[in-house]
Amino acid sequence: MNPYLDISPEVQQALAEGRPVVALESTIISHGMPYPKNVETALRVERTIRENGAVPATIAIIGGRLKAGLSEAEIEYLGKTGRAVAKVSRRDLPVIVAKKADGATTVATTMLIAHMAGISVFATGGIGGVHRGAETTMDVSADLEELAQTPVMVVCAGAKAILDLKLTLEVLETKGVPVIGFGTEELPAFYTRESGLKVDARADSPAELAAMFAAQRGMGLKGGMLVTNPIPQEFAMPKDVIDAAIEQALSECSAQGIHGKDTTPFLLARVAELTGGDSLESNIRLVLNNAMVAAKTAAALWK
Ligand code: PSU
Ligand code: MN
Repeated sequence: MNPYLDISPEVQQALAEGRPVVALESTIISHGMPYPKNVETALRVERTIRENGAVPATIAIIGGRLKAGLSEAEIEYLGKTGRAVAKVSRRDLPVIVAKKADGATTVATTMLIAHMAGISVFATGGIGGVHRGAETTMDVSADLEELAQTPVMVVCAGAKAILDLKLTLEVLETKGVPVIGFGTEELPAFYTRESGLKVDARADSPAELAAMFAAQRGMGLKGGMLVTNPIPQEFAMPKDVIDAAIEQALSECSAQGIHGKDTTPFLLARVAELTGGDSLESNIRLVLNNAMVAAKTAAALWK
């Protein structure tokens, strides 16, 4: 096993017995939602995974150790510390580990650590992607590069329209990442079920997702798979409300000269503030929905 990695006893036992495990990220806890809803949600997501037949492994870096499987106290700590915890993407890992610091893992780093631990299914809310205006800023999330090289299935609700969703799909296509719609042919846009853009293929059951992932592994193809699971209709936001908040957040972001790794957390926090509690509730519901699909797919994979 990787000498930098600690797998919790429960996760280790599940993996040894060949039982399904689902990885969860921690940037969504520290940078994606406000305290205390972030901690409540993280614990609720873990329960949902258990109720659907899998073992949760929340991933983070604590004292420079890569952790697969966190205690409730560690989740509480990350949630309470919030944006003061380092947001760790692939390029930040060597520094955080060498300094024995704490870090919240993005989709990219969570995939990387999940793979080190032998976990192949991961549930989250939204992934990073190509930012609007990337043709001049070159701001493209490392999540896309990780999907291109690390063999983990990521179940998400698409990506927020703070990004350029069309360009995000183009980059995923170039990098050979299958984008599968769960019960849909359309790419969901996180708070809303529609984007007007088509995914590569549709799957209607966890068994179908498992078969696609097994084929990717069986052929020895590198890279992961992106499953996009639309938010349940009853929790979706009105498109005009969310679009107005995104436009305002984007213009404040450029007016304040925010760039690099601060861009996404700034936009997430601003959109949440501008839309009030409604968008937070939608966010929580879609994560729970993704956890359910990921747990069922992990269970189907192990059959
Ligand atoms: N999008 C969301 N919620 C999130 C994130 C993105 O709707 O919490 C987080 C995830 O951890 C994702 C990261 O991996 O932001 C992407 O950051 P960047 O754009 O800097 O790569
Ligand atoms: Mn970026």
